[in-house]
Amino acid sequence: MKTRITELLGIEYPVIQGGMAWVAEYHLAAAVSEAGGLGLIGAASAPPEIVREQIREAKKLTDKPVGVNIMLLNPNAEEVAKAVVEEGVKVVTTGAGNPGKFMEMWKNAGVKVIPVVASVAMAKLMERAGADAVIAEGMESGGHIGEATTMTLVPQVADAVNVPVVAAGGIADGRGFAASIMLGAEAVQMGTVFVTAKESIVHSNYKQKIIGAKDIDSEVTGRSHGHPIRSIRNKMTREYLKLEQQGVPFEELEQLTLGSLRKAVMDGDITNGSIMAGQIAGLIKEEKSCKDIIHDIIVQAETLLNKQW
Ligand code: TUI
Repeated sequence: MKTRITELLGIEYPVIQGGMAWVAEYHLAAAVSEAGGLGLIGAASAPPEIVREQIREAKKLTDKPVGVNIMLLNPNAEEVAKAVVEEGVKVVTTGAGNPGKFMEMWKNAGVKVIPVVASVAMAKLMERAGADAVIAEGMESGGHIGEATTMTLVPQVADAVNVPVVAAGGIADGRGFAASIMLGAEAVQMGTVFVTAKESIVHSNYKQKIIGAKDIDSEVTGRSHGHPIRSIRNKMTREYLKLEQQGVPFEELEQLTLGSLRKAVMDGDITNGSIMAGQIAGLIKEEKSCKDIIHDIIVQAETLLNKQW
């Protein structure tokens, strides 16, 4: 299955793993890359030394390319942006903002840059700034989201830019993959399904919440202050939404979610923690290896895409 994305990244299958905070550490990233996709280390809010260590550990597990996702709300983003160049990383994805100020440094170092965009305007801006591809991420995704859905965003971005487009948000099987190709994408990025992967170090309570989730079990908090985050409904989201409706200021709400993703991912606190996951959680029924996840998606998508109508 060859697309401009497999060529650009030197990977076998056009499948990219999301750069999820706390979840996307080196074991998962290396497993996805070994399985023929592009694994990513999610730098999230980590200091540069930790990101360097993660990159080095991933390299011990695989000779295949592993990328790094830079979360632009991170106050350390600039230092991390430099560290990835020094560590010889060849692919960077970005999220939750505009990576414009790092573009020149990355391009000069030969790093392929693939920003996540949530609008056509942002996609065009990124193309002009030198992005090698863009990830059009719909609001079906887990974590920090935009407003547009994957179904509407991907074809509009594909029409607006010449660089290849990666579809993200709401994809976890071959049907989602095939649909993305039909919408004009040349690869998919998936997060939620890789959270449940066998190689994912996420606490089993978190994985079981995803595996047990139904279609409408996620909730978006933080819309009122411009930081919408999708997570699986629990005590934390209920309290957050109640306080948000009462007009409680952002600083106070932030106290409720401080360290809450770590609590859920590492400690398995699925009551007070933040169980970030996408709307497609309801489709995921079992824990599988990264190899099986990717293989099953590709086989199903190939069957669908070859179907005679
Ligand atoms: O970044 C994500 N998803 C994330 S980051 C994250 S870590 C976090 N934890 C707690 C609070 C806040 C963040 C959890 N999930 N996805 C990529 C993404 N990027 N989705 C949407 C966007 C985006 C939105 C606006 C990208 C660019 C953009 O441009 C606005 C601008 O700056 O012009």
